[in-house]
Amino acid sequence: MAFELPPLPYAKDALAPHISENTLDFHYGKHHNAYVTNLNGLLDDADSRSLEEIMKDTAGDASKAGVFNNAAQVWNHTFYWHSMKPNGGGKPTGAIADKINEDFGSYEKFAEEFKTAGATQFGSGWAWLVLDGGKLKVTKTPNAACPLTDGAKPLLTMDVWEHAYYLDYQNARPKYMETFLESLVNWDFANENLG
Ligand code: MN3
Repeated sequence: MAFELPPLPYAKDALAPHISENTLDFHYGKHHNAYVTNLNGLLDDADSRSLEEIMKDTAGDASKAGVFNNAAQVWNHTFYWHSMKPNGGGKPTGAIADKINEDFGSYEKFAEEFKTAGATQFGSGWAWLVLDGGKLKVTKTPNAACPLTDGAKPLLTMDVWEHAYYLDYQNARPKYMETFLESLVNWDFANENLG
């Protein structure tokens, strides 16, 4: 069963000026799409596993690195698009707001930890807000790695690979991360994932 590129949850120009249509043309239309095409090329037509099952089956297996990397990049990017919304950003609301205060002390402390995770992920990778053992945690992963395969529940993610921000921010990763939190982050999605 072939995977398909999931639709974006908003129009390609809907995150502008923070993330331009040009960035989404490349990042969604080319990069994300290529992971789907590559994954389908590596799987048997008869393979009926879900993306999550494939990720769990292949994580940490060097002989299956190609399948894992493409499957996890498909999953991570879909999760990333939903982690943002037009007119998003700002302080969290609802259950996630209370849980952030409980587990980090304050929103400001969470934001600091999240930006530090993104800034210290050398090269390509992701900063995450996850639920792990009943507690919220900030983590970072390199390349395609996803906290899902370590038993944590992802709530939000931010892609920190250069292709996520280079066309709009050039090398200014800190400015992109600041904008992600101030103008893009989708707390409704985090609340849904918190369940
Ligand atoms: Mn990316």
